Amino acid sequence: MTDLSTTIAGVRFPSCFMNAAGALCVTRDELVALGESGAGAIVTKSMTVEPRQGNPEPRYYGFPGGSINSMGLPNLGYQAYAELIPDLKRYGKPVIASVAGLCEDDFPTIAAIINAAQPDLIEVNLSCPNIPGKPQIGYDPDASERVIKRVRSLITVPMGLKLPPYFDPAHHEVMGKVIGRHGIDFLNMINSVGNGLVVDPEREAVVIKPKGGFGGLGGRIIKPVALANVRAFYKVFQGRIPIIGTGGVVDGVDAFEHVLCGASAVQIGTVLVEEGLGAFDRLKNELATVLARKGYRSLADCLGTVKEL
Ligand code: IRO
Repeated sequence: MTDLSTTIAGVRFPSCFMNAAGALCVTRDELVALGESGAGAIVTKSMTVEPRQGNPEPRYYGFPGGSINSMGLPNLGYQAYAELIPDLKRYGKPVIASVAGLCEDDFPTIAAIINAAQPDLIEVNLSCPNIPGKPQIGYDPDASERVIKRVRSLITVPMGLKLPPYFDPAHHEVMGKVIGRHGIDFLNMINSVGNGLVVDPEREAVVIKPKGGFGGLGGRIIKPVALANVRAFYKVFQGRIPIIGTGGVVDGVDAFEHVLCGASAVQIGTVLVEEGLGAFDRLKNELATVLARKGYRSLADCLGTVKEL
């Protein structure tokens, strides 16, 4: 069968498909279930200093084109994840800890303790769109650089950044400069497309409660935005920083498109929430079928090779 394994920052993943932070990965039971599933890695929910219930419900809504969420960082708190990580490493697949924070000071506090628990990689989330009154760090290059600097020296495992979608090449360039200055080991893009609004015309109402219905968009509708960001950063770094592509992967062809644009691995959020853990085996079969039909034996054979006209 086609080889769907991949390597990111020297860490081998048995398959290129994993959950996106936030999707079925908050509790111990959910993380164990990811370990026992066909996922190629276990990614934790983005964690904060204190445990959080998150925003009021309803806070997630799926629709045919994708999803909108304003979860508000529900999580067990970093100390609980630090205790869970050694157990989670038993499943023969990498564990990625997603580190967030409600203010800049939280990031180094969490990074130091989580690093000591030795996950295989750490992803620093610069792009949560759903904290009322808090703009996304990733949209402020100076704030991004401050946070990166403060955690970089504390993290000894491969360290990556979860980036928001950017919509202008000038922003890819300026963030590329920030990222290039700090020895970042991998990138993951995109987080949800922040502050969309979905309306139910029958009820004449918004569909989620927090922030007047505004929330992060995911799923099928965001794929072109995700592909554009993967491609843009792949070109900015000429393939030298490995990229995890996230956004709009619903089937194996979507994953193939991410790889063509420059993604070494792929995360799934909306489709995982909607379909459950069986999505991993379906996606692996579908991607293997596409690659075999095209005569590719591994992801490396088509990584970043999308043709320009
Ligand atoms: O609301 C959330 O918890 C959330 C987070 I931290 C994020 O990074 N992205 C998202 O869509 N939701």
